[in-house]
Amino acid sequence: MDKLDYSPEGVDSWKTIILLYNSALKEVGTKLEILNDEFQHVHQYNPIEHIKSRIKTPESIVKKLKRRGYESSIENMVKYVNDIAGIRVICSFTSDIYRIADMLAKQSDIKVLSIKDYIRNPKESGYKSYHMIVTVPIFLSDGSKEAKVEIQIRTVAMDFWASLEHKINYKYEGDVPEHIKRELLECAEMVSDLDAKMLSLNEEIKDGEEDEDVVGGLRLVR
Ligand code: 0O2
Repeated sequence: MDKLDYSPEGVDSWKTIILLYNSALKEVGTKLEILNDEFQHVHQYNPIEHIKSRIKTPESIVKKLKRRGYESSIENMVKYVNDIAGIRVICSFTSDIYRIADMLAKQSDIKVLSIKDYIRNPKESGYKSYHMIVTVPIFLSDGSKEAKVEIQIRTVAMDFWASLEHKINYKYEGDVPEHIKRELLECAEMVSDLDAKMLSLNEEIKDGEEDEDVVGGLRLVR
């Protein structure tokens, strides 16, 4: 079977499942916005630049199931496709990524199923990002259900790289010429250098601001 089940019952369960995944995206999105607002309130800065969320297309779900040798059924998609609901969090600095991930993981209704740290362990291509698969409870009229969400957290620079690499992979249908792969890898190194430099510059500025507070007594509580 190359298509998902489009029979009336199939469409009905597809709609129910998509409702669940959409609700999960809203839940996680709100959690992230609250953390960002609280950070602004306490530390006077926003660790999150922006958030993008999406539901994977049926074509993309079928492709992923096929790639892994599973039949295209709604049951298999729920069981084996972890990123039907995906949320991408773009942060300013690498340190913010771990802070956000840690704060989310500590929330009592979030269950972390898996973590892939492609920042500490980048892919061979140079891809860097922090991935978490979590579940959140969705409260419906007849009780609660757990829904899976893939959260990708990365810096602006990592996101820039990943978007271009994704475009290149799409254009060459995965068969990317060696010289482009090499240049992408070089760009990935530049991205890491840029992120490290921006972080250390920011730390220096923050240290300066703290000293100023103590000397000038401009703000009593930071
Ligand atoms: P698309 O088109 O973005 O949806 P798992 O989810 O753990 O069962 P998977 O999917 O191999 O297994 O997990 P992984 O490695 O965490 O990758 C999930 C998603 O991360 C991918 O989804 C991509 O969005 C992104 N990603 C992973 N590796 C790369 C990479 O090398 N380059 C880019 N640009 N993105 C990457 P999909 O379904 O593959 O694609």
